[in-house]
Amino acid sequence: MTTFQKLLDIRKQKGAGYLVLIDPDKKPKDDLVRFAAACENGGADALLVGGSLLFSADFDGLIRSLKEAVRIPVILFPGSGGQLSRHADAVLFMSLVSGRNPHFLIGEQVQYAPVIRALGLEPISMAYMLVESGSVTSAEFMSHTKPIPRDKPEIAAAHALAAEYLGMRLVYLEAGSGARLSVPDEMVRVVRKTVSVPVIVGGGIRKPEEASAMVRAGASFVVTGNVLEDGASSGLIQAFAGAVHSAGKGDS
Ligand code: 1GP
Repeated sequence: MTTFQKLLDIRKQKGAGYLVLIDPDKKPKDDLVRFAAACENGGADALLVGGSLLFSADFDGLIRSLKEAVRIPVILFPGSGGQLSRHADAVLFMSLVSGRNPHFLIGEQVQYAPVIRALGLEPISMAYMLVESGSVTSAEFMSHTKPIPRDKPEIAAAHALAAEYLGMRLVYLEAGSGARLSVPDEMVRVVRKTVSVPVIVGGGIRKPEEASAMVRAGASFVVTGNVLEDGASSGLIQAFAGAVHSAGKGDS
């Protein structure tokens, strides 16, 4: 079964999935591997690995160790083509559709598509959309693109629909890692009503209640990163997974 099919199954069975973003630079490898196992035990459905920048020298070794440590999918979420590894289950093959920087719309993809094929990685096409979140995020700065204004859900919906018509299989609404404000519920709701592909929401989510609100608004997957990185307890991982899954089942 492909990793994309696994994601669809998670959505079907649980109503929504909880994804944890691992930043390869945040901790030493052994700590990240222990953290990944704790995420799996706490109920996370998959791991995303990547960041706007990469300082660590042994990305490939990290992905191999993560794959040995967990059974849930390990999916690359690369800030650039330098973050690829044959050991991962899949790569989010994204186009930054909210921006008008040709390099992140199609340039990077042309450069790295052959590498992805040579590595035997499963590409999952995804529309990546930056949403204004109260301050300049790394993703905005590094990509030289403007995020979508947070009070313009119809602009987000038009981008998501164009991406769906272009054949992209996922839409990611991104406030940015460590964002001050997460994506507004209303924007998630309008995008959800407009497209039929799964919607992923992430950036600045710090409480399980915010994660469940995203699911109630229509997110199929919720991503957290920073909130778990600063010595998070396994209780918090469980609380996020529980909040996402119970909102996915329609419990309040
Ligand atoms: C970033 O959406 C993710 O791509 C996670 O963001 O680190 O703010 O949770 P946080």
